[in-house]
Amino acid sequence: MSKQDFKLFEDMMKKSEAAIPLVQILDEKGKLVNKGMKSSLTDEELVDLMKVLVWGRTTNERLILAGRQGRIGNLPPSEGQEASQLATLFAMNKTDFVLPTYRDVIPLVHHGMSMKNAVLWYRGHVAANIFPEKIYGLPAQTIIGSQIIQAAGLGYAYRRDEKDQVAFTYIGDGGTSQGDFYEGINFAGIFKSQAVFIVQNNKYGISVPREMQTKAGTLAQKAAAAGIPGIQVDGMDPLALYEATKTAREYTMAGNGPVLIETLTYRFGAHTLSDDPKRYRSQEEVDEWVAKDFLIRMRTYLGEKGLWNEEMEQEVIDATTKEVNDALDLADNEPKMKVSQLLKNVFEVPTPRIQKEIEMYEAKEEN
Ligand SMILES: Cc1ncc(C[n+]2csc(CCOP(=O)(O)OP(=O)(O)O)c2C)c(N)n1
Repeated sequence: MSKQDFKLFEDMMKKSEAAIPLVQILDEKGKLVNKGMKSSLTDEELVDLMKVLVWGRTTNERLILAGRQGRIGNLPPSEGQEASQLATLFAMNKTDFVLPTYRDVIPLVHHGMSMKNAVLWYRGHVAANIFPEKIYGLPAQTIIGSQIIQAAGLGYAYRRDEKDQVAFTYIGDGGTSQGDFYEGINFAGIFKSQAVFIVQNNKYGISVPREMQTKAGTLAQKAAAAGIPGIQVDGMDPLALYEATKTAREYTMAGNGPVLIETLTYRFGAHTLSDDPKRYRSQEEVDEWVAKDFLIRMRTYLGEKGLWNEEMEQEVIDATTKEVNDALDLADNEPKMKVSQLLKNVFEVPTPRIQKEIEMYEAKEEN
């Protein structure tokens, strides 16, 4: 084999990574750069989006505090990722179907689940997964990657039945190494599922850096193998996240099949409250990302337009703090979960073995 052959391979690799567009509208200084797309949001929508983002951040902060007080079981916080979660969701309709991961419980609340159910979910309570209200979404998925398969199937059904609905799902960078991810996007590509896949690249799968688990230069380029568009978006830029997702929604609704969006974001805090991120990443790296915080650039941009000020932000913070505190109290009043309840939720009709276990636990449980 000659070096000439190597060059062919190397050129191919460079081209596949270089072909991925990066969308950015608002830069770190709060200035419009309009790289790839332009913002279509009205002043009123900009304010609404900012309120949602501040709500998301405050919810995270209040829940982390509750976790430290022992009022939450296990919390995978999403501080830093709220724009990636909520500015994308902001581009969806209320009747679009959201398939979240364990890190995306806050967006699920934005989409209609009660804050009380969110608290119950973090406590591992079965009642969290019973939606009394009409919510277009599934309970948060802990099995990495399986929601991609579900979104592919649901998106296929939406297109087949000519629904004005889109299956909208999130996955982490680590999740894109899972077989379900590849199978799901492949199916979605060939069956033109009405779906949008948001890959939240927060740089780590627990403690494993993204570079250590996939040789792919970008995660967006994985879409090419499924024959679907894949783009990267600045995950700290709410305007770019909104615009890219809105365009992806329109693209898939026009019958073109799904879109994959890789958001370049960062988890400011721990993987869960039982994780110590200092063991696998430097403070310099964290500081670098905290300086990119979308709230800083949005405050500047909206402030200069005369649309946002400290009082407005404080109002959202106060209302959200009350919302989370009330939810914690409501969750405290929920009857304690029984093992039999959990077992009854495994299958609609329990297997003989599970039925036996249900009876065994029911005989022991107090009513
Ligand atoms: C099928 C499966 N394998 C392993 C795990 C254990 N696990 C929990 S979180 C996690 C890391 C996932 O990282 P990523 O997809 O990047 O999402 P993030 O936590 O950063 O949001 C793993 C491997 C799991 N929940 N499911």
